[in-house]
Amino acid sequence: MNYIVKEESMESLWNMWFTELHKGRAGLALKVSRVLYSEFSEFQRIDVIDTEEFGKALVLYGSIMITEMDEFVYHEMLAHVPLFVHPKPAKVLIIGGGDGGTLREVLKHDEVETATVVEIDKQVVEVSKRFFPNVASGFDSPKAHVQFDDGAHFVANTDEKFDVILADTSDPVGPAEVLFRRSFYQSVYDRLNDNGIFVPQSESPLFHKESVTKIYRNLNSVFPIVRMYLAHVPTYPSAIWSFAFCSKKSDPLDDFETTRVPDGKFQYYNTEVHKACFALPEYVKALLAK
Ligand code: SPD
Repeated sequence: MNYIVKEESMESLWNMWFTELHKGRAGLALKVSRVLYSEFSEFQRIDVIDTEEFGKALVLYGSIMITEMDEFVYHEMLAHVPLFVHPKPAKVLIIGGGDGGTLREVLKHDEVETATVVEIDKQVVEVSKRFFPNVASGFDSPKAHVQFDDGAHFVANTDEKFDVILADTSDPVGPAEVLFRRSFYQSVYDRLNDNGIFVPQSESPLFHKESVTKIYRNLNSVFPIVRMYLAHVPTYPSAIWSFAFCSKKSDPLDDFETTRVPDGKFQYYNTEVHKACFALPEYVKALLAK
């Protein structure tokens, strides 16, 4: 994490800013009112900062994972797009997702019987429960099962099958790098039921062009159906974020029944957003064609 501390005026003597830089050349700056937590876990640096504009933010290895103000966009879009396409999403697996935001959204679906979270870093779950209780609200549900394990190791070794698998990962660096490899995607495919759906977060098509090309090349070599969709997440690099809808059979639009979506239940997701998020700008189409 980079802090820029500078004297600005007699009224406000010190201003502390959090900056997340992309390739050291462009980035996001948030004014920090307090640093609430700063520790190294077995896997990574974990910070919780209170920001003046976006509320509390969870920062892993210097990169924003969630802020109180905009986390709903990412978590709703990761969970509801596949869960409203799958005809009966009874068994859901979340790889990563230690803050609990995706679990919270998954548990809003009555058809879900079990939601298994496989998170490598126990400290992330503890920090989220302590500082983000509204995000981590699903961990005590009787439907939720949490395992602390490497997601790639888990999918390669379990015999369980799932209807929907979500990869709620950090970026393809450090412990999460393995979760973007073809071998992981193949294990996920093998753990899905016949009409299963897999959605991993797939980075920014504007800022992470190389990663995005690699991710979709890997996914296309495993899944017959792969469709990118987009959402606006203000605190992620470039603010435009992508997800990959991957399935064995289901089409994200042809198999979407609008009548299943309750009116006004969510803050970002609705039937119009579901249909529109698969419309891709020309520069993104060109990237995917590579
Ligand atoms: N650069 C930030 C990418 C973060 C994507 N995952 C966030 C996890 C939130 N549950």
